[in-house]
Amino acid sequence: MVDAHQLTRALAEARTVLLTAPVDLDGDAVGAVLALETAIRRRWPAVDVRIVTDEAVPSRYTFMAGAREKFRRAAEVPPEPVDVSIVCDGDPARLGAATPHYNAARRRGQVDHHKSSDPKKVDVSLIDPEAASTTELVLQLCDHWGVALDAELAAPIYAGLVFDTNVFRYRLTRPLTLRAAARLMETGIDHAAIVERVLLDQPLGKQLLRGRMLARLETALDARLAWAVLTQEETESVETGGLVDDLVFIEGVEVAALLMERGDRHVKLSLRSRGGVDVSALARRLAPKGGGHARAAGATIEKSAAEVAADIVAAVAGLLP
Ligand SMILES: [Mn+2]
Repeated sequence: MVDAHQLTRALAEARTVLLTAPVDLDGDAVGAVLALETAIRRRWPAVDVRIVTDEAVPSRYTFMAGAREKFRRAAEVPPEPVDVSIVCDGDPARLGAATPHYNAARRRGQVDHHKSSDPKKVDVSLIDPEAASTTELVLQLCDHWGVALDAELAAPIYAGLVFDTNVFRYRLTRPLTLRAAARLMETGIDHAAIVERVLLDQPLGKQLLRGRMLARLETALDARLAWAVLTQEETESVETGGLVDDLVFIEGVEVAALLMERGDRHVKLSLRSRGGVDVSALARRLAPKGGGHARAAGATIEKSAAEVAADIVAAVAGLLP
């Protein structure tokens, strides 16, 4: 484990602790905050631990025990000084309305696995970019602190693990991840139900939109590039996360793009690649503020969807190996 000595010492000296996570709460962030709260309470029973985030927990994750009652919205509680604040699973600069709550601490901390995170920007941290999820790091903290693993702790840890690895499919899954998963299962958690709630269950509106997207799919460059356009009306009240993955996992497709129209001549673009083409470079080429990762990137572009599609075809033609 990356050294967590200072983080542990700060918590051992603390009487009040605040836990938070960046905006757009996901399965790993919610799971990490809940598991860390339980672990701290068990290791240091006298410590007052509170959870404050910008938004309420999205309904997809409210099945996790405590998710409804323990998370407070930043707008509803005044910032109060605490001994230690910890942001889980992301950047302290992305806390939204919870920023003053996080900053009102004697020591600011971070538990995270994002490559972009910098331990020098906080006072105490456990940051390991090799970890498959932030909850994997919370499990390491439990072991380090001698906090026994039971189903209450294991369920949110497992939720974060399956969310971030897409059920152990992504590259960041390592042998240690699967050993951790085995230990979590041994506590008796309903692991299949957790995967159903966190990943498999889809809102009806999203599935209907998925159908329209696939019916409208276009390809170019010998079907090595695939894309689809969705109108603003179609995406207004539907969560679109993950839809673009359906486009890249088509046999022969190497680059995929989902173009979502936004008002007059604006397009929100999501890009995916199987690895041969760096789509973060492609996103930057299409828009100055575009960017992301080599295999997953995005941009917002001031052009019509037809113009953006033509630009992508031209650019990808020169990038395909
Ligand atoms: Mn994560």
